Amino acid sequence: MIHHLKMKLSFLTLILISLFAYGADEITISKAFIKMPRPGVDVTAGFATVKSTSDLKVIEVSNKNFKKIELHSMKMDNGVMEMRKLTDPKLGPNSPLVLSPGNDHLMLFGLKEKLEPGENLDLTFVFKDAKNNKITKAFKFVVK
Ligand SMILES: [Cu+2]
Repeated sequence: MIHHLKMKLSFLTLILISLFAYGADEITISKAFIKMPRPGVDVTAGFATVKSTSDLKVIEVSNKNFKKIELHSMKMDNGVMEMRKLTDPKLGPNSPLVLSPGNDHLMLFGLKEKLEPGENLDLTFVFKDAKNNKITKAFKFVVK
C-alpha cells in the first residue's frame, strides 16, 4: 500500500514536471499544408498557423526533400504580385504567425523526390526565444 502510494506520488511529480517544462515554450501548429507542385515544377508553397505561448522568431525552416525553404511575404504592387523574404518572422502569445494563400507563406525550393497528394512531410522549424535560445521543432504538413 505504501509502495503503491509512493509510485503514485512520483508519477504525479513527473506529470507536474513535464507540464511545467512543456508550458515554458508551447508551440503549436494548425492548418499546415503544402501545395502539390504542378507537374515538372520543383517549387511550391506551404501554409500554416503557428502559435506560441512565448515570443519567438523563426530563424530556419527545412525539410530533406527540398533544397531550401524561405518565409515570404506577398504584396500587390501596381497590379503585380511581389514576393519578398520575410526579414523578421515573429510570433508571440497574441500574434500567431499566419501563413495563408495570397499572404505570407513558406516557399519551398528545389524539390528532390516527387510528392504524393495526402503525403505527410515533416518541416523542421528552428526558433529563437527572447533569451537567444534555439528551439527546434518538427511539424507535420500534409500535401494537398
Ligand atoms: Cu514566395
